[in-house]
Amino acid sequence: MSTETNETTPTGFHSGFVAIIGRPNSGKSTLLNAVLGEQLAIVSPMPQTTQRNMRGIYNEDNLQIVFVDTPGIHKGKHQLNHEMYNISTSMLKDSGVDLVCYIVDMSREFGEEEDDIAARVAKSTHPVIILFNKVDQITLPEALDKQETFRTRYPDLAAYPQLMLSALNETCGEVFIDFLRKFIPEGPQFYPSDDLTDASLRFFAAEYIRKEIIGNTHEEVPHASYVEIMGYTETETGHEITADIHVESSGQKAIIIGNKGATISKIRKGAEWKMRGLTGVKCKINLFVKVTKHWRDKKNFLKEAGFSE
Ligand SMILES: Nc1nc2c(ncn2[C@@H]2O[C@H](COP(=O)(O)OP(=O)(O)O)[C@@H](O)[C@H]2O)c(=O)[nH]1
Ligand SMILES: [Mg+2]
Repeated sequence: MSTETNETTPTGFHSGFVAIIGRPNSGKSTLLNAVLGEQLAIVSPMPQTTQRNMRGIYNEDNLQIVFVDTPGIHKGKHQLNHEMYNISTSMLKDSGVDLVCYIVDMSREFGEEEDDIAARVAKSTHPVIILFNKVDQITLPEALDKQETFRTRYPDLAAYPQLMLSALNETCGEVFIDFLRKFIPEGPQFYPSDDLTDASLRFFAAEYIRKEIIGNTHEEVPHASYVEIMGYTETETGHEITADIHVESSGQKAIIIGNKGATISKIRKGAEWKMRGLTGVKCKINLFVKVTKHWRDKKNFLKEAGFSE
């Protein structure tokens, strides 16, 4: 997990990598955005919005925390779900992170999925903190009750440091960082202090197109869509991006395109707008929808798409 270090890092500087893991929809990306003060990671009510790890960097004068946002830990039926499961759980074992932040959604019941994650977290080779999120959804006595239920259900985790918060609360970024401070060791500055992420513009282009697909289509369509950036050119007047949207059937293709191209036009415009916000220049996006049958179960496709080794 290490990157090149900055030789000029002053002594007394603290730095570390913190992986954010948990069930789908528990608020991992929302928390990262709250900490960074930017809508960097895409967030939605749809489970498995985040498909791969993304680093977000928090900077202060003498502190740098590199957060790794991960896909939700969930056992789905496709090979893709399996790869995403591995991407997330690999953070728990010898991944080089300094700390694992395990987010627990307090608005939902604990079940098999939580049991599986908790068991894996208990075996983590890294220090772990537990963050009980979405406490705005329940009353304080309910939250305390639920925390107790958690401790009883997962006794191996009962003594781990714990914090309750709501990632939607305005001050939660500050509260979370203050809680984290004592776990961040002395270390070098890994990235320039004005960097917010190490992800590329290509990555964000794909994420923002995905976000628009999630926002403009329903049910299986967003899950069956994969955005592949085919070209990204920066000119003096702006950026031009070409992307393929892979879907699994011609019916899904028709939904993405929409009546007379209305849906794909919305997707394109929404993503162009978000890319403009990110880059500060005009962005033109060209989209092509392709039927790639069963891509979620094709090992080679997933490998090329970077979901597996
Ligand atoms: N009420 C409430 N909703 C939240 C909170 N944190 C996240 N959410 C919502 O939960 C959904 C999933 O959030 P997201 O960050 O995408 O979850 P992820 O899959 O764990 O990354 C979104 O609709 C968020 O707005 C919270 O503290 N309270
Ligand atoms: Mg997410």
